[in-house]
Amino acid sequence: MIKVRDPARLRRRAGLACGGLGIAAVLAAAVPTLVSNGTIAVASAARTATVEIANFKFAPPDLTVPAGTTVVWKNADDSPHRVADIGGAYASPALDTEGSFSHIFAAPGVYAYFCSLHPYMKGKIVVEPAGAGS
Ligand SMILES: [Cu+2]
Repeated sequence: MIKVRDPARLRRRAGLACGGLGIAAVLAAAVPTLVSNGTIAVASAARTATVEIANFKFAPPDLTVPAGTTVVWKNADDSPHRVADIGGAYASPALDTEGSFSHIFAAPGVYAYFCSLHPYMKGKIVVEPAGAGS
């Protein structure tokens, strides 16, 4: 004779179905991890720092950056300026109003610069080893 009055079997089948849904939930949880990885990639992008040229001054006059930083000078004056390394490592063309010039500081050191059109305008970039400080 076949027994057909065991409702526990039906409950066990329902339990298996719940297990299947659990796996689906784990797969869905993997999606935010991919988003997190994208955020990490953005954070590792190259650094830039800006020096504004205004009122015949560099602001800030002294700037400290980690090695590998691209420093961008932007001219906010109505007069042209030319950014030049004291040692001749780089020199910008004459920057008109809103003009900009950039240089990558790859190696640690102290780099003095000036405006070759107005030699009294002076500034300094202090480059620290990458990974130092913050
Ligand atoms: Cu100048």
